[in-house]
Amino acid sequence: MTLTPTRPTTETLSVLRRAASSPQHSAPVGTDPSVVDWVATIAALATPDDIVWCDGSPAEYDRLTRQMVSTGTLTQVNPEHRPYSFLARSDPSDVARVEARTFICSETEEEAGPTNNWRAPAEMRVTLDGLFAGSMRGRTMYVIPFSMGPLGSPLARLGIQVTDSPYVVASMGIMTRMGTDALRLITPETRWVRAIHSVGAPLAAGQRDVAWPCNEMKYITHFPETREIWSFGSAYGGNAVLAKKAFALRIASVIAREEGWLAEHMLILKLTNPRGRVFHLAAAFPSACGKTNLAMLKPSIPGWHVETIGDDIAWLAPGADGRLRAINPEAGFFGVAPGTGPKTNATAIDTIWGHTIFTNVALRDDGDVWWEGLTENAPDHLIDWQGNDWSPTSGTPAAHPNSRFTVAASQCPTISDDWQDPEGVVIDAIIFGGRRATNVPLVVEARDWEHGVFIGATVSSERTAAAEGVVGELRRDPFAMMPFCGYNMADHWSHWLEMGSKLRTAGNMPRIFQVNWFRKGDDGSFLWPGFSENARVLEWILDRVEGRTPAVDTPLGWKPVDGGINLDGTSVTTRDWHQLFEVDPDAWIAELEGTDDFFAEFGDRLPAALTTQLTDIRRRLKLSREN
Ligand code: SAT
Ligand code: MN
Repeated sequence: MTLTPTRPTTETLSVLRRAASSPQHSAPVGTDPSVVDWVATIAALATPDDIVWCDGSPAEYDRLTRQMVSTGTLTQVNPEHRPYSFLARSDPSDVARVEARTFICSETEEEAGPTNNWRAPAEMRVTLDGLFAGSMRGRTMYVIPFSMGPLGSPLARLGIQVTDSPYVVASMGIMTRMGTDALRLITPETRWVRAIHSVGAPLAAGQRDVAWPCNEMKYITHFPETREIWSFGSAYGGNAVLAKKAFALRIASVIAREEGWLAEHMLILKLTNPRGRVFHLAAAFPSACGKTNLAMLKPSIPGWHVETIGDDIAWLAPGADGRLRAINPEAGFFGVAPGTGPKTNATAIDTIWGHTIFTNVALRDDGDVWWEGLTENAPDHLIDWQGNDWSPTSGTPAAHPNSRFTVAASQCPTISDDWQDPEGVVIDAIIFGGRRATNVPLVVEARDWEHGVFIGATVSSERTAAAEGVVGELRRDPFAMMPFCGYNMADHWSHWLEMGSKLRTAGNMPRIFQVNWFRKGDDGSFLWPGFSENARVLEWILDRVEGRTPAVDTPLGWKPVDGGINLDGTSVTTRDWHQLFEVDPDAWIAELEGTDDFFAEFGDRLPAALTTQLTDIRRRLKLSREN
């Protein structure tokens, strides 16, 4: 911690003194001094009126949600429809991750790489010191100890977030293992992650608060070398719940490289085939491309059993036996609401029966929540996500496209019995996907690990509402980690290649696949039905892993033979099938020119193995054009 030490003001001293006199306001007995000192330093800077140490108990959650209902931050959803659930309406300017305001403050710019916004740590610290000075005035600072991963698991890591947002405390309580048990695990040897969050809206004496305090000025900053996160101005999702993207991906990816494991933007799924063999899959897709739906897949084909382990983040490490194992570091789901309905994701609908926080969805006249896609027809009248009257003729979405539900993973009816296995589950296959209307086939298997890394490195996807920007625009999203890799992306690829060599030496490595549920036909409609029918593609993938099904070589990898994926009972025609797998060499050669330019951005940090892959694919495409 290199914050300039600030002399405590009389105000801060009185807060600290009050803190010492009441259990909720003082650090639990036995708290590691490194935590107590750090909290005091942040309090001295941000000057909150009060400090509360969160214990993670249901009573605490109850107290906080009641308090937020009384201040207007939350509206209670009608408990007859959905018990113990709340709706939060954010400020209309604070609705998604702000990538342009997200910074990696590594010692050198090279270390952050060309895909991250970089600021020199010393410069950013001056900015942050200025922003955080007095930023919590008039508010309570909550101290949130948490574990990412099952408490005490060798793969888990600990952190503490301080925040002046009770909404963030409640969200962290759902999304992580939060509270005293996590705090007790911190010893003088623990390298715990420090996360500081302020909505950046100090209150003057007597000033009335707003329902969703935030600041126009936003900074989501990461200091990988000191494992710190400083976030200012937003209370929304990954901007504020710092355990998620900021810790479990950006900071964890750096820790993982140092320690020889991987922190990835991947769901984890357990599948049992009709013959009773169990598999685990990890799959990377950009935000809002259906990871939660796939993680809760209800297979359309008989005999398969699918269970959920995680829907967003996987930490993967070679186990004692040399096989790649994974845990879900999170304890909850922060899922996109629009498009989630009984047909698209019945499991999610069952998961959010109650005890859920909804953000920016619409409210029905009967006091329950609603969003586009929840029911076939919209109700005649709603209160939209901004609190205004809404009817189907309003011409605007009732729920914000990036509106969310926050719910404990334990409420998911398909949660797997091994989702909290402290050793993690063995990963048999890794999938990379994106949202691509053209070019990318429904499924191919990589020729080998190196080709798989090339596939991961060249993922591109149409932009969604999960982050600010133009929805639909094609953007590169290597490993679905573009906004989440805390270090140079080219080094991330090198790290994957090294991990591959280690796994190969140990004699067992997952197979790598690419999928695309979103390819469109000439008439602009989706060629593949998606959702529960995706089980057919997973069946092919796992049959390949088991060595039960042949495949055809293509310039892009191995594809199913005709009839290799069971299409019985789907609307997929032979023509659709061919379009789903069509490889247009010219379109691909043009796409690879973009890849050349993209790779060039990394200069000599680009691993040579990827240049070789690019040359090989070009050669295969040219050959296929000649034949
Ligand atoms: O980063 S968030 O947690 O807000 C959601 C996402 O982008 O997947
Ligand atoms: Mn995500």
